[in-house]
This record gives sequence, structure tokens and C-alpha cells, in this order.
Amino acid sequence: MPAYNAEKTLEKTYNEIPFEIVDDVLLVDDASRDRTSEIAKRMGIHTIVHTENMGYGGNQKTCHRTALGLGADIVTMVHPDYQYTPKLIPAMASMIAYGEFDAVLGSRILGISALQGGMPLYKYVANRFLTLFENLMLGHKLSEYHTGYRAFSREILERLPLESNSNDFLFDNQMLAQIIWFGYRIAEVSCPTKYFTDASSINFRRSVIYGLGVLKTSVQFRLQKWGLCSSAIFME
Ligand SMILES: Nc1nc2c(ncn2[C@@H]2O[C@H](COP(=O)(O)OP(=O)(O)OP(=O)(O)O)[C@@H](O)[C@H]2O)c(=O)[nH]1
Ligand SMILES: [Mg+2]
Repeated sequence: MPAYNAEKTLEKTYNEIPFEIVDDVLLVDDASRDRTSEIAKRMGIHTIVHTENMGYGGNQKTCHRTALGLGADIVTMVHPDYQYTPKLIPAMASMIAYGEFDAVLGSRILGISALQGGMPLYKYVANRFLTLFENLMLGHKLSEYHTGYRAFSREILERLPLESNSNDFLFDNQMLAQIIWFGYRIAEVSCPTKYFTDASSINFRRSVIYGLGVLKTSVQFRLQKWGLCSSAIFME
């Protein structure tokens, strides 16, 4: 769990983790200004605290590095703001465990309506547009590239040059592009959408920066495919 100011929702999220399949829970606290790390430690979660805020991508770099160090075979990222229910972890992890897929996304676009779940209209429209553009540029077919609910095989985390990625929200999008670039198989499962008062949400300005980054990543991928550009994020 990459966490930042998640004190109000951490416990609710943690309580839905299916421990019959989850061996270890790791939380990286990105220098929160609230009691996130205190609560996490009290609940017995393996907690790492950044001394300064590194951003969402910087946080995930620590998450994945540490999870590998702990010997994880499958890593599921769940946001601690309770927007994605951990109850889907068995479904997602088993698709990797049985060897059919290397990464699994919890998609808010497949199935139940994201708008009904409270996704702001502008985010929905942007999600659909950016997804269409990225599918065309990457020559792939996903229902969305913007969910924060993802499971990965150990091999993916070992192989991708994640340290070259952004320390901001764009990290997520670059990572999906890398997974496709390196030829790994991605599956999707339907995941309910939940937007509510205490959930953390990226604001309009940061969303625009993220959206522009998605366009850039998609174009970088296409140019690299054509041999016209060489980006560090797609290097071995
Ligand atoms: N904003 C922010 N979130 C962080 C950071 N580090 C970790 N996080 C966590 O990352 C998660 C995702 O951030 P959100 O602001 O909810 O963004 P999002 O889920 O991509 O966007 P929404 O769909 O609008 O909720 C949250 O659960 C935060 O606790 C950070 O430096 N900044
Ligand atoms: Mg959120």
C-alpha cells in the first residue's frame, strides 16, 4: 500500500484483506502529515516511512523494491484510501499464480458503471479518451490504463526498469506501457468504483499534468516501436 495521509481509511481497507491468501502486508508512508504510520504499525503492518514526500511513484518504487526484498512471489498494490476493495486480491493473484497472466488490473470500466460509483464526469471522459488513444498507440486493448488496483508477478518487478519512471502519478501509466513493451500478459477483472468524501483524490491540476504525461508515454512507445526514439523507461 502506497500511503499518504490515509489515517481515515487505512483500517477499513486493511480489514478487508483476505488473509487466507495474503502472506504479508507492506505499507510505505510517504511522509504523511497525519497518523498513517502510527496506525499502520499498531495494526502490525510492515511499515516503512519516507523522511520526505517522494510522490506517488517514488512511494511505489520503495513498495516494489521492499516487497522483492521480502521474497514476494505476487505483489498486489491496493490504495489505502479504500477506493478499491482488497476482497478481489484472491481473484487477481490467482490469475498470476496459475501462470496464465503476469499482471492483473482491477478495472472500474469493465462491468458496473464508474459514474454510478461517483467517478467525476471529467475524470470518466478523460479516462475513456486517454484509454482509446493509448490502446491505438500501444497496439493493445485494455478497458482502462488508470486504475490504481494492480497485481504483478515477481518477474515483472525484477525485470522492468521502474527506477527510470516518474516519481509522480505518471509512474502507473509508464509501468503499464513497460509491461506491454516487454511482452508480458495483462488481464483485467471488474472492480467496483468508489468515490467518497474521505477517499484521497488527485485534483484537477494534477489530473491535467497526468493526462499530458499519458499522451507523452503513449507517443514515446509508438516512436520507440518505429525506432525513432529511445526512452530510458523502455531500456532493458
Ligand atoms: N496524493 C498522493 N498520494 C500518495 C502519495 N504517496 C502515496 N499516495 C497514495 O496513493 C493513493 C492514490 O492517490 P489518489 O490521490 O487517491 O489518486 P488516484 O486514486 O489515482 O485518483 P482518484 O481516482 O481521483 O482517486 C492514495 O491512496 C494515497 O494514499 C503522494 O505523495 N501523494
Ligand atoms: Mg484515490
